[in-house]
Amino acid sequence: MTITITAFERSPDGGMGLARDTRVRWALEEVGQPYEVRPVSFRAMKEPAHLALHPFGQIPTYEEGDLALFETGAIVFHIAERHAGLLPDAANARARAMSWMFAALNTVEPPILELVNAKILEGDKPWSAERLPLVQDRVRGRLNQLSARLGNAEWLDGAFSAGDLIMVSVLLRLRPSGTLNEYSNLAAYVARGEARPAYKRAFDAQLAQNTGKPTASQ
Ligand code: GTB
Repeated sequence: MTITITAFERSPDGGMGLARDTRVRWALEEVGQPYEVRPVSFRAMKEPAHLALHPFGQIPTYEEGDLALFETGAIVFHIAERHAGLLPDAANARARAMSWMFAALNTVEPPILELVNAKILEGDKPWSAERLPLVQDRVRGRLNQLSARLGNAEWLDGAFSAGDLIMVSVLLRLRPSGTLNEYSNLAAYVARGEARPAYKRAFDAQLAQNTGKPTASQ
């Protein structure tokens, strides 16, 4: 059955991997599943046809036969459950990988998004300069904890898993701020994720879709 995902017709970052379809593309590449992309404009995202797929009018969505999913956590989990390569076989290790997926989405991503919003959406407000350091401290608080847990390990819990895929995707959002580089082990962890051939294919495909140019791996 063909898998179709939606992505920005024109991503605000020009297709440099920051939009959330990247993590879905990456998961599909890791498990070797081909997929098609239906680009959606900002206007189309809020129209009934797309809202039927995504109640909040966002990308990405995932369609496979009569199944339609939204929310990247649910989509990546679905891919990881159906295909080998993103979740360990042993029940306890599998449950721990899922803990990391939820931790990335519920514990690490919220302060990072708050920082992104504080800079992009609220940067011109008169109170922004006073608030920004507080938001930055909340991000550093989480990164301190994550960095301490990761230590010198390659991945969060044994072999690379969907937990790492989501965590690396979440941390990548911090790169433009420079904060990630304050944590050498986290910066190296993210670089290891980006170096995976499946990530590179996902990145290249998103970039090509946004620029109209084929890239090295295509
Ligand atoms: N919780 C949802 C999920 O994980 O699937 C969040 C989905 C979401 O935020 N989608 C965004 C969206 O559709 C795109 S990814 N926004 C349009 C809207 O809400 O109207 C967020 C994003 C957008 C752009 C960049 N960028 O260009 O740097 C990075 C990330």
